[in-house]
Amino acid sequence: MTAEMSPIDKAKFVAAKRASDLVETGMRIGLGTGSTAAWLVRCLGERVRDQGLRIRAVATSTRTAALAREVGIDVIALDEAGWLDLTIDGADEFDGDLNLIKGGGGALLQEKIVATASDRMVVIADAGKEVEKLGAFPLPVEVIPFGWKATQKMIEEMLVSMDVLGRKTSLRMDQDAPFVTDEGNRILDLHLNRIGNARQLALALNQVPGVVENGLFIDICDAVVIGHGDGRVDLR
Ligand code: ABF
Repeated sequence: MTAEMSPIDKAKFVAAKRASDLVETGMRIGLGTGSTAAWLVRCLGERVRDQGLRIRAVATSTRTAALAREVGIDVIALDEAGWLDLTIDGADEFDGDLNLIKGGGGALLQEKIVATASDRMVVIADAGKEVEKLGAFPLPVEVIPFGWKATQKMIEEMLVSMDVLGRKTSLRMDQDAPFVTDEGNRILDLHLNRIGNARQLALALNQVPGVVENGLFIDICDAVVIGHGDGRVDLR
């Protein structure tokens, strides 16, 4: 299967495959969004088919839910599950402290809720996602539509006192209209280049009126399964 894959796809696949072995029958699983998480769903689907794996899963996007059902996974709502044994999700960046930037796909709010409502959260990522300092990837911030321009201005004013290299922010667009999250909110992307103190920034962002959640995952990730283009897998 991996023979005809591009190195990046092989990296994502081998990370997902290794992480899928962490799942046991009877578990309540949180499933993330993105292409690496999609590989995980496919790998779990193979275990459902070949080993009779039986799990209940909470999906953090409609696309993930559809793929999970397609491969025979029982998709339930988080409120039905109550709490989760394990969440496996992708990331846009991870650092040496396993802090993350997530939300490139716009699902950061549900992803953070599901990841936090889990006994364990494991990230699956290609090696290119590893960074020394978070911030090269634009930091997604979910804001309510009401007064979003004022919220954007408040964020930019707050950033002046933060240890960041860049302070440009932009409204995420979906073609020629604002991107809309599953909750009907908007996403501001913060082009910070390098975040000196991610914990401090995450706390400050959520104090800004109009901000619903931000894509900094601090002290949430328990382990990272890293895939490489040559098929190797590392665990952090
Ligand atoms: C999702 O996975 C998002 O939080 C993140 O942006 C994305 C990474 O996508 P991919 O696995 O396709 O690189 O969890």
